[in-house]
Amino acid sequence: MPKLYEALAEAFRAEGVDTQFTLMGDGNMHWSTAFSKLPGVHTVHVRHEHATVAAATAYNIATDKVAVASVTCGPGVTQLMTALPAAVRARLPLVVFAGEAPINAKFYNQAIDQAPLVQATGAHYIAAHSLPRMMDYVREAFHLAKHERQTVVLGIPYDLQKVEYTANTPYETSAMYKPSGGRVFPDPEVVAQVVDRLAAAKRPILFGGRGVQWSGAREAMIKLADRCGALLSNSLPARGLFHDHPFGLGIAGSYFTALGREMFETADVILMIGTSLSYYVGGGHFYNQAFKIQLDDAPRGLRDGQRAAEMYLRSDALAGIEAILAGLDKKLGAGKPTAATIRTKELAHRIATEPADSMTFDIAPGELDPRAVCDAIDAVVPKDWDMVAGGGHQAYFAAQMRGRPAERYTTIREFGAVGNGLSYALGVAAARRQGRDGKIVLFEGDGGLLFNIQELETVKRQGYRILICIMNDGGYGSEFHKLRADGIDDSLALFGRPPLDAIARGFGLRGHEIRDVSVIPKLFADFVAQGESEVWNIQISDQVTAPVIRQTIKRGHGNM
Ligand SMILES: Cc1ncc(C[n+]2csc(CCOP(=O)(O)OP(=O)(O)O)c2C)c(N)n1
Repeated sequence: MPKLYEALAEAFRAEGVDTQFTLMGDGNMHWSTAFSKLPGVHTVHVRHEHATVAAATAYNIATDKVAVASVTCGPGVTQLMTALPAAVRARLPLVVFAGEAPINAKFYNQAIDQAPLVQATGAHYIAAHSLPRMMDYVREAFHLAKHERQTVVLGIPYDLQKVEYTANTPYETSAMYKPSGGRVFPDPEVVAQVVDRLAAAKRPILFGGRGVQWSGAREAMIKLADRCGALLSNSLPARGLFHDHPFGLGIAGSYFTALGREMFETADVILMIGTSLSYYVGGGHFYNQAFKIQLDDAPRGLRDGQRAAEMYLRSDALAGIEAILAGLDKKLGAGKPTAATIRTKELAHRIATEPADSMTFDIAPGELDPRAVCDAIDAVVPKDWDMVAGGGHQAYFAAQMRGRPAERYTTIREFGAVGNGLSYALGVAAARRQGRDGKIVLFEGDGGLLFNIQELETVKRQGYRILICIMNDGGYGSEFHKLRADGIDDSLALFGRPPLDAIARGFGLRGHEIRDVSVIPKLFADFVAQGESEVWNIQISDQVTAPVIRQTIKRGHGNM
């Protein structure tokens, strides 16, 4: 007789899951093993439960598919408390297969009330305790994940998983219940108001978030910007959305370039599409004077404690853009220009040539300016390679690389947690034909790497080839820059510079210390020519502060 865990594995496969990130224990090992044996399943056994969820979320960004994370009960679940809020806040669909303590045991030392822990992260918990309803729970988990972009933890007592189970009917997938309500079309009256604003705007900017990618609205958004003479810009998660447009300003919000800030500060209308307008991009920090319009399928007036916009158009991104385009033609006549004057040849030249930040700093000999490091790496890495970013102060610099499409950029920063870069790179490696073609570059801090350095073993065992660029400033940059600004002793945030290249070699990978950017082209050619992951221990100055941290210091709060 088949066991329930086998039927559960089959159900996950029927939901289209082809990749699991797992760390085994009593509560999930039977299920995880059964799932790994199913045709087409790729299994990545990581070394800390945190990485199961963090990698699965990156996998989702890289593929748009739901991966599963799998952990045991009790301590397996408590380890997820940092990764789950990040997934929830970034609205990345995910199903976690978690064991629960045996439901029939009088005592079990790993038992803990898992539901309130998970719920406190904002994730949805399903306690799957009824045998006859077991497949309903799986279907509901995937329905919430796929159609409502929720993070779901499915907890199943592991003694139940081992009972004999024969389904009377074939598994009905969540897709069979997907509501086919069509796209959300905008209210014509509100469209007319938006059209009036855009037709009269002299200095309009169109700003896009991840929702533009989810809705497949990038080309339409470019068409609208061209139609109304607007500049284009995007959020950090959608970095590169308009990488190939001469009036693409790049990231706005905390990660502004100097020119981007100047343009936003003098904009008169900003149409923000497919973005929830979080604290870091919305509100009045950077562009108080502009009239902000939000086009989203779920606009919110009050977001993160501040007014999101002055006008709201509720719509699917693509449907909304198409309606505005039609409205502009109707109002002005087909192809007739709006009042916009912001696009000039001179501005296009500035966008193409001006550095993101040109502040100068004193840099000690043998240490590097992180901006020069990123320029050197940008010059040699082909534009179609995946760029993955961890967190911390260092993340600003690599985010400013140009000409790289949004589909090849992965970062999740919504919970402000550091230490995730390696997990994200594992997720992207699993997404790209199991990661062995080696077209993945990770940027991470020394601190961030050391949070989860055990995952170098996973990288090695999986045979993934990732270029791991560690921006080593000898400590917790975000902390020591802020401590210094406050005139407080910074020594607790300075750790020295561990030999991360030698440590990588200890894991069986390659490693190089970099103290001179001129070696980068040759090192990169060597990386391409061989088949192993590499850690570049890049010695950057602890004096260079990114604009984002200079702003944070000025405002006196915020995290990195
Ligand atoms: C899980 C977690 N712990 C602590 C912090 C506070 N924190 C923010 S940035 C940072 C330093 C990270 O160091 P590193 O990865 O080397 O990046 P750097 O800031 O030096 O560029 C720390 C500890 C955090 N954001 N998340």
